[in-house]
Amino acid sequence: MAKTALITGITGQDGYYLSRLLLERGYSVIGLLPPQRSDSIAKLGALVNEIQVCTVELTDPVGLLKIVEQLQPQEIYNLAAPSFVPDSWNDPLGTLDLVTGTATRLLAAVRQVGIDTRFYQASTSEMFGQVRSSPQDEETPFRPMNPYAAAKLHAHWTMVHHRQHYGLFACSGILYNHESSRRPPNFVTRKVSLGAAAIKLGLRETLEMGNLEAKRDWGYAGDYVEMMWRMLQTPEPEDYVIGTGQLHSVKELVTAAFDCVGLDWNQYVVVNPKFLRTDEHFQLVANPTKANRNLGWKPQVSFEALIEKMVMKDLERLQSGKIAPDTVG
Ligand code: F7E
Repeated sequence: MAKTALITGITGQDGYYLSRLLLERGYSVIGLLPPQRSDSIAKLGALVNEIQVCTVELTDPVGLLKIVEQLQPQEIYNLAAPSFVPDSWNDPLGTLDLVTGTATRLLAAVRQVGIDTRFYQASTSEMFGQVRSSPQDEETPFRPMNPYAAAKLHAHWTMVHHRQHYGLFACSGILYNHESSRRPPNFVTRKVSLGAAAIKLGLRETLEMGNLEAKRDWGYAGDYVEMMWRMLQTPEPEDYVIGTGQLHSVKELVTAAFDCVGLDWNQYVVVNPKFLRTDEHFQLVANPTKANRNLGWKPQVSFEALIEKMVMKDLERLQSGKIAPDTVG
């Protein structure tokens, strides 16, 4: 019989790639969506016909309990989060409730129903925050620097407590930045791929950026969802750091993107202080040795190939009129 997987945050970038992977592996995939956002399932394109949607408020413990009881899923992937970090300063409590609250309510539902559901919590390298050593691994202390990271850390510990105290099969993937052409345009990789493509086509003149010296460990989202799945197939639940182990600056990103369209970025990119951040930390880079050893982690798409793929997709979208050239965050 097909396994059932429940996914929160199914309409996001990771939700798309994970759903596709699970469907390919014969799962019955069910997305949990708040009633007022049920139309957003259309974002999944052709996958929509193969996915079932359950409408429920993620703030509703009874609703979540009923769904878990009724569907008895073999796996739950908790991906839902307002994941654009600067937004969390405007709504720290809302961020906490969605991120930590959803994890806590779902874990409680699994415990109360008493089934052998395996639970994946989407944790983040942001939890490491102000690091004192690089690269980071599963033993690195957490020093979160913003409300998003603090909420994710609370959710992470809640998951650990359910594993240790109640014996649930629950684990976290501590994922570094992972990107694709499905990233919304306010995130830096997509902002740059879309900006370079729009400038190439003569649809825009400049691209306003924040700190060009900021560095990140960027990988391809499609590679990372494979690791989410593998974590739930292991004999014992354990947490894993997932990243490429390579740091690149925003300047390198901009250079790579403009190179793809044969332009010199220096002539188009301007720094606007409104995109600078005060909670920055530029040494967040993964040591994925454990994932490499236990899960066979090996990123398939290089930084350069990822950026090229994104720029080409945005050129195509702009040329076909599928998106507006000023859709840049
Ligand atoms: O920024 C710098 C910015 O917004 C990346 C989320 O998935 O990964 C993501 O969080 C870097 C930062 O992602 C601009 O200052 C420069 O250093 O793409 P981002 P993020 O904040 O790293 C982590 C792991 C998560 O968990 C999050 O949910 O790029 N940067 N200039 C800029 N960033 C933006 N957005 N826009 C700029 O103009």
